[in-house]
Amino acid sequence: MLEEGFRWYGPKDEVSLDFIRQAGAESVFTSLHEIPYGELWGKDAIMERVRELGEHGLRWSVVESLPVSEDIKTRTGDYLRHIQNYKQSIRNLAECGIKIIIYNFMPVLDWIRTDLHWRLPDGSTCLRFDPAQFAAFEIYLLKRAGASADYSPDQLERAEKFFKSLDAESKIKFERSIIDVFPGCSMGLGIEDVRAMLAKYADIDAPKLRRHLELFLKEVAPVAEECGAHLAIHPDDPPFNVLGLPRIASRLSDFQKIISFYDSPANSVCLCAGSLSAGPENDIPQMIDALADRIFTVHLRSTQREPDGSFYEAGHLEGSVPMPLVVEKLLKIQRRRVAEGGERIVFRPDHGRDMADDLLKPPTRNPGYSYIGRMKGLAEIRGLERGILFGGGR
Ligand code: DNO
Repeated sequence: MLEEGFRWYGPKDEVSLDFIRQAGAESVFTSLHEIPYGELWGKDAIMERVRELGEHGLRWSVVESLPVSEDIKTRTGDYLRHIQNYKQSIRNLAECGIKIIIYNFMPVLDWIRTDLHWRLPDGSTCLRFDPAQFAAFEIYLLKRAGASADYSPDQLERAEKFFKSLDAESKIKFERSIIDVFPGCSMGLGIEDVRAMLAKYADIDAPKLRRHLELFLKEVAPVAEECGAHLAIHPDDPPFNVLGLPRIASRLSDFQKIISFYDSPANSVCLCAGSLSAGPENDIPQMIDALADRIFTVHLRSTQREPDGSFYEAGHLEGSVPMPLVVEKLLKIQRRRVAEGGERIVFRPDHGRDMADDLLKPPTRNPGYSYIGRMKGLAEIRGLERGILFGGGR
């Protein structure tokens, strides 16, 4: 079986470690969210978290994330100091036994959705991205010059209609749901801050951002290699251009370039099936085959793309990700790796619907990370694995 993980946002998470243990997870994906991006993760703080998890019978297997600061992404300001801190944080983590470290290189914002509570016919809710609604954000709230050129006439028309349908309060909510959902923390960003952050990318195109990633990896990946750790880049979510910004981790060819920057298992990929599945050109099983030696951790979920260009987060075994094939391939890679003395692949059920009793509670501070929906995902994937491993006919 793959190693079962569950994301935990630290002591402020509404989902307790006991609940995570009860879901059957063995390990936890977490971060020291209280430490500002770019600063050093000290060994004492890491060990304290390791101990806390241990007391609940859980292991801290994966760091999600050791954030890469905007200064590093843009190579401005304090980036040299941040890179030194990053290296030392990797060493400190490895000395505390944590060897898989997820990061992303998405400019400005982390993942983006336009609706955090999209209601499905069965009454549960999920996350959704609608390009027309995003156009409304860009054109009417952010007022990004040239934004209209990125959308079709139909999307622009829908954007206008959507925006007109919002009252003042809904506009504020809508804006917050796009720019204030950083993992595990609210940065308290306003529209002006986002404009200022975007301005820093005025002369950074995709080749330049890629070069920044390459320079970053050439510094930090050797340190990870020395420590036997794996840095794992998370795909862009969604895996296409937004806000006129360059995207460099969206498709197979991007990851092939990234892994070529430093040829070592220390330079790996966090295969997030859900993020990737929102890109119609991404064939996830094919990506797993091509990146097999560089996959140590995965996020398992799926999306359903709609003809209007939107997508919503489908059930873990539904939507466009062929989950049985994905899990079968991962199990094969793991079997080979373990036979050679390597580690198991650690996965977590990514996101989950708000459903059942979770719908009766105040909305979670971490959209997509309510308990019951993720527990359902974990149970489904666990059952799928058992079926593949022990079912007849194979
Ligand atoms: C969203 C997550 C991302 C991810 C980071 C990794 O739910 O998958 O926020 O943790 O992008 O750096």
